[in-house]
Amino acid sequence: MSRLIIISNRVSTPSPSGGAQGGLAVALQAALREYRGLWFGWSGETTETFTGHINFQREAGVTTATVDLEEQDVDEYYNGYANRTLWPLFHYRIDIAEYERGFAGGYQRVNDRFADTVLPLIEPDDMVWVQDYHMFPLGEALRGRGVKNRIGFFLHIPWPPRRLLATLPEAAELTRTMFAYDVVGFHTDEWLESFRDFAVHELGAVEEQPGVLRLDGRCVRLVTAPIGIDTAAFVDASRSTQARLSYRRMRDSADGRDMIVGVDRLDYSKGLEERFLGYERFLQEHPEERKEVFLLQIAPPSRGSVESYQRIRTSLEALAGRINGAYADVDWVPIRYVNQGYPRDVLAGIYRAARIGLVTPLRDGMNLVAKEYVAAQDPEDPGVLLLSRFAGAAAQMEVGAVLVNPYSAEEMSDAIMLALKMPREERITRWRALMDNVAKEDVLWWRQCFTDALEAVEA
Ligand code: ADQ
Repeated sequence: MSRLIIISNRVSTPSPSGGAQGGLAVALQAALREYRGLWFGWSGETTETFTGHINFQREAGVTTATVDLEEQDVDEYYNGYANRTLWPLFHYRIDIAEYERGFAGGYQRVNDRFADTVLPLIEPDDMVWVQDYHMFPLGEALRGRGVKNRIGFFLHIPWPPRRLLATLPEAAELTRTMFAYDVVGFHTDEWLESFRDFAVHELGAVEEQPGVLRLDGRCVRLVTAPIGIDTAAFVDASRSTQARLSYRRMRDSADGRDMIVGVDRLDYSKGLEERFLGYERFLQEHPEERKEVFLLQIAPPSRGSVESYQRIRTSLEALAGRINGAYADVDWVPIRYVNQGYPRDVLAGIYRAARIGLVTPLRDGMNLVAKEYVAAQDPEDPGVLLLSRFAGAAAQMEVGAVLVNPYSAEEMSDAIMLALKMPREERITRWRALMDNVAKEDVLWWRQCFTDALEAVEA
């Protein structure tokens, strides 16, 4: 059996106790155990000059291999091109995307460094699986160094429409490098179609057979593989003692009111300002409901050294303060705004205590919070998922969720009202449809879809 080598910006080491970890890390670690492979990436540490020294670790049957980067690498590659150029552009925010040659140069340099460093670790029959937008050119860098192995790539964020991508000075080159891969995976058909559109109309790629594009003698198979959560583990977590305690704590503090919950990294793509405004609209339009509900927004800060993230943090604080100032009473606050992270089982209890899960990104590759919210519900008395139609998750969850347009405060207000008044039978019917999908298309299913496609490629 082939080995599997996973390459991503950051590497997640299994915890010896098997403690709380993200679903993606768990799925990739399971894949690595099955294929006896290794996981390679940046350690998260910086060093004065790049040495290429690899730090190997073996934990719970998984081998990880990490390298340190120079400070300039981190500035240009990670904070620069990845998070100030590609992330905003790929989330349709060309208004804040920064196009600087220095970033593009640093991004390529780090990808070349990764390629040089990982090259000696690759054996002839290995399969290589590259993850996400930090590493678009890595496949090409490996091919240029003579790697003939099967190489796949999965994109965790949206692929933007052709006209938006065209604003990136390196758009054509970047898209061309994707043809170094044998298989490229996306969460939804929409993201896949945007890629195809650019490749065909801007680069002249030809669709050789359904799902296979050819350009300059190289073929790439495009697959849609929506990621899921580790559903079984999440359901277990939601039944744990910690989850019960946190459920109780929330119910007690709700004091008979309905709780609406939002859980997101503090990121402008998650639509948090629009969410607060939609909720404010609801408070304006329904004075009788005011003291019957409250919104708990949990948003741990991320990417704090990037200015756009500092701005969103400041403006959300101001907005929460303004709305609370305008509507709060001595015994009720409309928004509880919390900036910290919580362990998975505590989060599961919070989700379960919420009558509404408010998941309203302006654009999101998938969105796992929507799936976690569903998995944590009480089957006999489930809450309602309000989901942005612009999240990748909407493609799988449109039947059971209430879909909303996060740009419309009025629509958001109507949807909140609808969810609060929804009869129990309808909530159960909707939840069952959602849970069927969340249980079936879990993270292991996602991983299998992708590795099957990669294995099917002729070596
Ligand atoms: P993210 O943008 O990080 O992921 P998402 O899919 O929602 O977004 O995952 C966030 C994860 O962080 C969830 O598992 C959630 O439980 C956890 N989390 C958030 N706030 C937390 C808190 N306060 N405490 C503890 N945990 C918290 C990117 C893409 C997504 C895509 C995923 C996977 O942007 O679109 O779904 O990768 O491909």
